[in-house]
Amino acid sequence: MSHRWATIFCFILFQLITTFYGINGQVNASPPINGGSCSRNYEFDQFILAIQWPVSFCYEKQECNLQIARNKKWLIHGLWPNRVQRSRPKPKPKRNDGGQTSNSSQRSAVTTIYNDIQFCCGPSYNQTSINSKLYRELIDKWPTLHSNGKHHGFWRHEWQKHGTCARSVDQLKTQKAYFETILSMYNQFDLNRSSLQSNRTYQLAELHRIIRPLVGGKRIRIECSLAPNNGTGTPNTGNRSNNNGNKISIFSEVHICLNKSLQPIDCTRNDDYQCSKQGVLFP
Ligand SMILES: *[C@@H]1O[C@H](CO)[C@@H](O)[C@H](O)[C@H]1NC(C)=O
Ligand SMILES: *[C@@H]1O[C@H](CO)[C@@H](O)[C@H](O)[C@H]1NC(C)=O
Ligand SMILES: *[C@@H]1O[C@H](CO)[C@@H](O)[C@H](O)[C@H]1NC(C)=O
Ligand SMILES: *[C@@H]1O[C@H](CO)[C@@H](O)[C@H](O)[C@H]1NC(C)=O
Ligand SMILES: *[C@@H]1O[C@H](CO)[C@@H](O)[C@H](O)[C@H]1NC(C)=O
Ligand SMILES: *[C@@H]1O[C@H](CO)[C@@H](O)[C@H](O)[C@H]1NC(C)=O
Ligand SMILES: CC(=O)N[C@H]1CO[C@H](CO)[C@@H](O)[C@@H]1O
Repeated sequence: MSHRWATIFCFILFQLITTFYGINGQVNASPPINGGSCSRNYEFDQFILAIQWPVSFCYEKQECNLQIARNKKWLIHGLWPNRVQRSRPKPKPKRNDGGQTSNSSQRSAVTTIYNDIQFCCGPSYNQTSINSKLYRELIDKWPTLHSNGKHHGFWRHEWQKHGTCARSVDQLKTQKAYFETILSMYNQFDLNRSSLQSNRTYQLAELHRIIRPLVGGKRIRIECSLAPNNGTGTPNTGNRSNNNGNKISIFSEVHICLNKSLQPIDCTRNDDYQCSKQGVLFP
């Protein structure tokens, strides 16, 4: 074999090996799912456990399963691996102000969360591995909220988008372990025990204060959504001052940040999403 052909042969062999085993060998990647466009980047720093309030989903989407929303019970959205990048803010230009030096370079680092570790190579969703006991608990705590949605379709999406990337963590190694571990975390934090009152407007700081003790005293991330505020079928706050145009900011998700041992950690400060400073409605 000529040198050139040997090089091409080795290159093809290398491609085959990395296709089936993943380049870093950490995760045993099965043949690619998602039409072969899966990612081999399995590196991440932390998880977000997203718990959603179904009533808010219904206000925002105006297309939802009202029967589920009426139960007024927190539900699982997903567990997502994330990358975190820390960077120092640029120091402000120093002014000559009588010997005082700028202190800005000593400020704590800015943290950015990247939610882009998705669709990793790995086993496709296996509906058969959801036994009837697991199915009952998933229906109760992790149902799809779309009115014509398929529960298995939602779980397949969450597994293939996020679960395939999380498999380097022992408790999340297989699809069954992934779903069971997330259910047990949901039970552990049990946001249903919070003293939040439906149909009340809260300041953001109040929401943090109420929920923090339920997650080991760690800082959470709060997501709000913007719902139409224009008459029947939409939230009536009795207080139109937190309007944003004709949209109203409503409390929709709690994000709990977890390290790779699945222990709660502080989420980044000031990372709450779309929440009005004038207060948010908890519908
Ligand atoms: C500089 O920052 C440190 C830490 O945040 C703080 O303790 C100190 O008082 C600051 N110094 C000045 C001159 O602002
Ligand atoms: C799906 O799960 C079932 C039950 O655990 C198992 O018997 C079967 O081999 C799995 N199928 C695939 C393709 O892995
Ligand atoms: C409220 O606004 C939404 C979105 O702008 C619109 O789809 C809906 O029809 C409106 N409802 C009423 C009662 O006006
Ligand atoms: C929500 O509260 C407002 C005033 O605070 C009240 O007008 C409205 O009837 C309440 N809605 C429900 C469903 O309790
Ligand atoms: C996660 O946090 C727990 C509690 O703070 C700590 O004991 C553990 O070492 C941390 N694990 C990782 C991988 O950082
Ligand atoms: C309406 O919201 C504003 C701003 O948060 C607050 O100051 C005011 O007390 C609220 N009014 C009622 C009636 O809740
Ligand atoms: C629907 C549901 O499970 N609600 C529960 C939420 O938590 C409170 C307090 O523990 C229970 O009383 C509710 O039944």
